[in-house]
Amino acid sequence: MWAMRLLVTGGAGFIGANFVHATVRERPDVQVSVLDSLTYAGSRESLVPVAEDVRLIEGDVTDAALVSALVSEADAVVHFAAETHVDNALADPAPFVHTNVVGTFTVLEAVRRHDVRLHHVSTDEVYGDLPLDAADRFTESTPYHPSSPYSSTKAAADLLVRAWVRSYGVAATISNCSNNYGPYQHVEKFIPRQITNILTGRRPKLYGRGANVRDWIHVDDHNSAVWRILTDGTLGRTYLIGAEGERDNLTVMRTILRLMGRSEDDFDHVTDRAGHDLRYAIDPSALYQELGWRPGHTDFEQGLRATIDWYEANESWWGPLKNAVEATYAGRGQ
Ligand code: NAD
Ligand code: TDX
Repeated sequence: MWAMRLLVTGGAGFIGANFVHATVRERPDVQVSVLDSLTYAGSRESLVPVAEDVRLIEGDVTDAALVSALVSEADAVVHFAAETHVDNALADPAPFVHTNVVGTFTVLEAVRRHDVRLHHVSTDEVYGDLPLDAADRFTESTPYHPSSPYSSTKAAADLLVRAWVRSYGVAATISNCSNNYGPYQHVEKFIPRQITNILTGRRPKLYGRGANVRDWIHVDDHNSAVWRILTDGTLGRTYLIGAEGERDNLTVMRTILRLMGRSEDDFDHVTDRAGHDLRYAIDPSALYQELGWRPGHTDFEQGLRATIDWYEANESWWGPLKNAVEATYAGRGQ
C-alpha cells in the first residue's frame, strides 16, 4: 500500500530526474510514475539508477487522453515538463508555446476533472530582470514582467494555474525557483557547457562581458523545497525558492576554470544573448519563515566541485550530446 501515488511530468530531464532519484532514495512509500516525451533534453539514462523503482511512460504532456488517464491513477502531480533553454526559445519559440502553455493547460484540465493535487514548477524569470546595484529582490508580490519567449510561456503557464485555482478550486501550488546546478544538467546550459568545454579541449564561452547575475541553487535544494511545498504548502499559494546564491557569470566562469586547474582568463567572450536578462535574485524569506525550509548546499564552491567531479565521471552520459550542441552554438556565433 503506497502512502502516495505521484505523477512526475518531465521526470527524465535535469531537475525532474534529480527529483525522482531523491524521492526513491528518501521516500520509499511513494510510488513514482514519470511522464516524459524524451525530447533532446530528456534521457532514459538519467533514470537508469532508479529504473526498477519507477514507471516511465513515454508520452507528450499535451496528449489530453494520456494525461487524464495517468492523473486519474495519481494522488498528486509535480509538473516539471517544459522547454527550458532561453537560447533555443529565441531561435524557435513554437515548442515553448506548445509544451509550456498547452502542456500546462492539459495538466490543469486533468487535475480539475479528477480532483488531484498539483504542484507546478516554474522559474524566477517570469519576473523579468533587476538592476545590478539594487537591494531589491523578487518576492511573491513582484509583478510579472517576462522578457523572453521562454519566460513569457512560463508566465502564461503560471497565470493559467492561478486562474484554475480561483475559478475551479483546483488544489495547486506554484514555485518559482532561481538557477539550478548539479548532475544531469544538459550541456547546453551555462555551467555544464563550460565544464564539458574544458573536458573536451574547447575554450569556455562567456556571453558579453559576463556582468549578468544569476542566483544559483543546488538542484537537490530546489527539490527538497518542492517536496516541502507539496506536503506543507498552502493551496493556491506561490512560493519563491532560492538559496542566496547570487554571482555574476564572470565570477562563476573563473571559479570553474580555477577548480579545473586552468588559468582564470582561459575563456572566450562570444556574442551576447538577445534581450539578455541582467540580474535575477530571490528573496526566500517567506519559504524560510512559513515552511521552515533551509537549503543544505550552502557552499557554492563545494557544490560546483562535486558537479565538476560528476561530469568528469559521467562522460558516457553527456559525450554523445556535446558535438551537436557546440555546432549549434557555433552557428549562432556563441
Ligand atoms: P530540462 O529541459 O532539463 O527537462 C525538461 C524535461 O521535460 C525533459 O525531460 C523533456 O523531455 C521533458 N519534456 C519537454 N517537452 C515535453 C512534452 N511536450 N511532453 C512531455 N515531456 C516533455 O529542464 P529542467 O532544467 O529540468 O527544468 C524543469 C522545470 O523546472 C521546468 O519547468 C523549468 O521551467 C523549471 N525551472 C528550471 C530551472 C533551471 O535552472 N533549470 C530553474 C527554475 C525553474
Ligand atoms: O555558454 C554560455 N555562456 C554564458 O555566458 C551560456 C549557455 C550561458 N551564458 C550566460 C547566460 C546567462 O546569463 O550564463 C547565464 C546562465 O545561462 P543559462 O544556463 O542558459 O540559464 P538562464 O538563461 O539563466 O536560465 C536558466 O535558469 C532559469 C534555465 O535554463 C531556465 O530553464 C530556468 O528557468
